[in-house]
Amino acid sequence: MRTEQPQVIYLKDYQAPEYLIDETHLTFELFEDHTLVHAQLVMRRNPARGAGLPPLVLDGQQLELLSVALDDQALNAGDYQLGDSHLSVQPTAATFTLGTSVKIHPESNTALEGLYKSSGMFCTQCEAEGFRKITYYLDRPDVMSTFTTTVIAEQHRYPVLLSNGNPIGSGPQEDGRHWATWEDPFVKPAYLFALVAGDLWCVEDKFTRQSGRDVTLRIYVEPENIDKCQHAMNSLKKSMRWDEEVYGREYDLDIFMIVAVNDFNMGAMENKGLNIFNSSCVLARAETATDAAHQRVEAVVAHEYFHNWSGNRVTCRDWFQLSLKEGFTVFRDAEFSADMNSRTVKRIEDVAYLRTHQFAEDAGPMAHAVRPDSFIEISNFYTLTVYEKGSEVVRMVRTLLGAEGFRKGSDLYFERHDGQAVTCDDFIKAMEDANGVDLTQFKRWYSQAGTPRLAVSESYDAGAQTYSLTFRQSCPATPDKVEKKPFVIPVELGLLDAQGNDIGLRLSGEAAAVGTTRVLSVTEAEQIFTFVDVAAKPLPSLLRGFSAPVKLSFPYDRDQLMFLMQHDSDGFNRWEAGQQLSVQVLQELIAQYQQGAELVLDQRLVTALGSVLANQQLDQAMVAEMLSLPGEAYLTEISEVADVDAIHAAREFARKQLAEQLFDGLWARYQANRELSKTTAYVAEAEHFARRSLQNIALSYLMLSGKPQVLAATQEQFDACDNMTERLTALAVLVNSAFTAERAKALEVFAENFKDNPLVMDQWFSVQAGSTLPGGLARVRELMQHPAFTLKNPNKVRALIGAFAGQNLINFHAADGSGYRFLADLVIELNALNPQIASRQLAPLTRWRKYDAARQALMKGELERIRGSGSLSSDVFEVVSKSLA
Ligand code: B3K
Ligand code: ZN
Repeated sequence: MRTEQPQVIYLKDYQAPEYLIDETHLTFELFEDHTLVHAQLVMRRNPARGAGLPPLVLDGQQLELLSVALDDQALNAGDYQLGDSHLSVQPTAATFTLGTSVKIHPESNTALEGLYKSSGMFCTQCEAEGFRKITYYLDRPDVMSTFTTTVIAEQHRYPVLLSNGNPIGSGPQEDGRHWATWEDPFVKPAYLFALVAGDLWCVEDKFTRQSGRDVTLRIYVEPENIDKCQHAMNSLKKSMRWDEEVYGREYDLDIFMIVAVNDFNMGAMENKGLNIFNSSCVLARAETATDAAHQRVEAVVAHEYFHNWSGNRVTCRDWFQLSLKEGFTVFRDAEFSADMNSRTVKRIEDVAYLRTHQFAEDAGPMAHAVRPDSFIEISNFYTLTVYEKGSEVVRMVRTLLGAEGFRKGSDLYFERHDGQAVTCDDFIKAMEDANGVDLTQFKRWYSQAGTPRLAVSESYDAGAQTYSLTFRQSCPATPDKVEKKPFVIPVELGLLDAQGNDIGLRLSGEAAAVGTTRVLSVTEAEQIFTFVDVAAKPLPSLLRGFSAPVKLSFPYDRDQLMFLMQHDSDGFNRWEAGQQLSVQVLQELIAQYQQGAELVLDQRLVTALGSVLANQQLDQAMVAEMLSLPGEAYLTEISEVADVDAIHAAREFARKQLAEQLFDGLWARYQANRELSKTTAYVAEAEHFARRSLQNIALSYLMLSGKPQVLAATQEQFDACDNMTERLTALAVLVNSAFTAERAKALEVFAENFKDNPLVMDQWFSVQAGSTLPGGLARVRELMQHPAFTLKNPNKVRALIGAFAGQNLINFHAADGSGYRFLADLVIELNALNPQIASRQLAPLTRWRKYDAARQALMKGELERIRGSGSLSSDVFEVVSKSLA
């Protein structure tokens, strides 16, 4: 906790380090009430910073310094300077060894950064700046060193002792303690350091590399979870194969380990050779994890594994470059998931997520560029913009260069920068050099914040048989910048004839048509593209596959959208047409609600969704996606002023109407799929995910009818199913229904069955936190008293508080401000316990400008109350002060 005003750090102030660390030798002595850390750092003056020997300033926080030595000579207190966050020493030669010993307290570390304890085991989280809470160091990513780590702990409590790299020795001591030494030969920054000590079991497997050598694979978990590791292990092997095949990247060490811990601020961490995971991203089996959880495990295992190249072998020069590794790695894991499952469905899910959440971030007070110019607390910049928009930027590079050109660029990037700490510019430079192109203007995606708007209009000249599209791009002001320069926007498109077929695309000036779907580069503020040989006025299918993260507008009418839903050859755009149709219809209902008029649903939506439902040829996951109306959070994001009550009422009205009018179709598909679920053993594969997703969305619609046979079916599914996907859906459907007694009974049975499984209990909390029935806040308050709930566990906070404030909009935004007051109280409490989690939970309040005047005042009032609540962490301080600026 700090008292002084936190400092703003600027990218423009970057300077290379004064000193380098070639070798890092660490010894940890772990005890129940403290830990001793002894470091020997083999250092030298950085030749790039010239001659002279300026003071060596090491980072260190919350460390009790026991001793310092230079080249084995102990220093006296007068020989060094010690501050709250630094230790300064004056070297006397260009190369030297610095030794320090410090005492730290992992046992009372609730921030879960640095070395801490989770369920009795020791573990670490060092990214971004946690290593400075372990020992004095140059804790910045451009200082890369080899590491040798010895861990000493009580044998009985901590039989397993792990660190990065390869094991090189271990043995007992006479006092009931034992030791193990690990050596990591690959240079790495301190943020990739990891240590684990605990009573863990492991599942072991092996992977044979393309080059023929075997790697040992181990997943370590608490003994009771040993039966929940197979899916993660399969995912790991698939990831390793995929990275060899798609990027030509082989794993480097002889061993790769994953450890699952229960208390973790994020999903997982890519420490070299020793990934540490939130248990929610490792453990999965049919009875206890949903299909979504299985897919998340697969994606996160892949993401962290892929970091071994995009992040570890080639790392970031400074934290402003975070998207260099995160955007690229998200892109890599998204492509992997697309290859393992349904490509179109994966794209739909990602785009829906981006448009709902990243676009909102881009439009709010924390908006920043993919490569930010400044920050106060780097932990606040692990954002949707850096990750998801960063991934879209990499995707656009590939769209512009083509798959082959992109692979040439990534090969050059890895080869040129192996073992280095580099920048986003270096990444783009490799892409340019490998392809002989100039991406200077494209790089504005890294430096300009905000979501570009792309307005498209058409004109058809029947006489000349030409069809022109005019693109106008603009980008709203963001807190950092008002004026934006034009972006390079790749627009993939096609033109449909009256039968719905793609026509050949020949631009004016071209000799012949070039395919039926192609990518146009929009680079000017206003630009016209004219197609020739267009026999009749076509219907454009724009931004296929969501080829750029922009808000596109084209004046489609509802009949045209229905036509695209049926005929577009691009699966993504068929879904997109359905979304646009739904948005138009829902916005009309919202307006009716606001005018106090009777709500009347446009029957075209019923017709369109009815024909999707009846289409047995379509991938069932696509049917499920198309039946899902845009969420309340997305409707909020696209509103000028979000009317919480109108949005909720309109969407619920539409859902109920659809349920009633499409009842027979929904019921038929539900029953057919439930029958298959009964007779098929659970398989975690795309086709089965698809079947269950349609079954489950159908059930949630059907329950809106309130019919007794739906209640009976829900109860049958809840009682008799063999997997968590069906069981949790049945529970959620009951929880949101009017069947009070049945709901209570199901909740009780569920909690009784799963009380010993914290991850399943998280789901139980979430389902209730998300219930839009009146009285939401009171239920959440009551659940906070449940023995399975604790504010100290981030998963619990996210499951209950996060789900309530982020997903239960009608209850959270209660007009009396009770939801806001509740959240602010929690943020104040969490600020002292775990600043990173506190700051993340704040997000819903930062969006205060979206709402009506009364809610704005209430939300702002709570932000002000947090600001005045005393000693704020830099994490919470930054978000609150920027939100109020
Ligand atoms: N690189 C980590 C993020 C760590 C965040 C620390 N505040 C997880 C990931 O993106 O793979
Ligand atoms: Zn990552």
